[in-house]
Amino acid sequence: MRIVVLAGGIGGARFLLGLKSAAPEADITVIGNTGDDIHLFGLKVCPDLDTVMYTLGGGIHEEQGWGRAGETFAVKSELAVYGVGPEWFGLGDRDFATHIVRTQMIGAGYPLSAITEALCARWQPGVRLLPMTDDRVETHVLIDDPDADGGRKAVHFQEYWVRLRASVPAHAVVPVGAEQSKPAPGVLEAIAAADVVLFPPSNPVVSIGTILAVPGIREAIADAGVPVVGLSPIVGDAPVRGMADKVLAAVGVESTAAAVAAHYGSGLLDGWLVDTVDAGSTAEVEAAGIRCRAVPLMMTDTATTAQMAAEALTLAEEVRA
Ligand code: FO1
Repeated sequence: MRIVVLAGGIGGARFLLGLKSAAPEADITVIGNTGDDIHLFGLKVCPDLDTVMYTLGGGIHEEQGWGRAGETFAVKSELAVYGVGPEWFGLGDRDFATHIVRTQMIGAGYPLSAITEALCARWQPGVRLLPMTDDRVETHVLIDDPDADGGRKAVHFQEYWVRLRASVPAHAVVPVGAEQSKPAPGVLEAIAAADVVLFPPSNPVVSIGTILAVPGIREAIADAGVPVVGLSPIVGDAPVRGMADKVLAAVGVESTAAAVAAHYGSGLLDGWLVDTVDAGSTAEVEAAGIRCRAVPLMMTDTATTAQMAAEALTLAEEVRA
């Protein structure tokens, strides 16, 4: 079975661990979000691609869900002593090696898709990891700034999330460069060849939404003619982790499992899994033309996540029938 998964960072990566366990024979292609990418110290950092690569490759810092296990921060400390910022983004020594290799290959003319393939040759994630595009896309968030004219300013998504901890309202979320971007090589082909497409419990705005903002990807999925099944990242009207509620508010979407399903729309989504605490919303989702089941969605360990993934594949077969 060929499965295509649109993935962001931590939630997507953890889901993929479960999916691999639930469908060990499946051929899994991951279309990774690159809107979180940030250029720091002259290096290109791809947080969501690296989180998938490290998590599936066995190098992730498990509690954090990002960065490397067994990290040290000698380079970060030295940069701080030189007064070279920003200090709020925690880049470890091992992680720096990934960004140095990536940036060196960009300088040699390789596209991000080829670089990601090269980095994955070491990590062997057991899936094909494709960036959503080889073009530069960086998500910015519009926040209040009394000093700025108009009273607002745009900050990089990482600054909004990591430095500000999403503690201020997001008035708009803009994937800068998305409109001019095109799907990376292999992305449209993978979607066209898929037997099922899955939206894991990644952030519906800054992760899956950003992937869908690359011209051609949403249309390819909608037209693929195969089941598209998603799992809600919102449980009990709150995100399981991260700041999905803040960015959903920015795009005018309520933080409920049903509202996120409606946000993706029945033109895209055929099936939607909500957590058992949201079982009351299945009728609302089905009324929107999307098949809906309530199952446990807390990814407490790989076995539990594998069960969730199996439920998603089961729903896909029900939809296909
Ligand atoms: N998240 C944090 O909350 N604090 C950090 O200092 C931090 C550093 C970091 C470095 C490399 C990397 O790949 C990810 C990092 N993240 C950090 C997580 C990152 O902000 C998120 O994984 C995604 O961008 C959102 O899913």
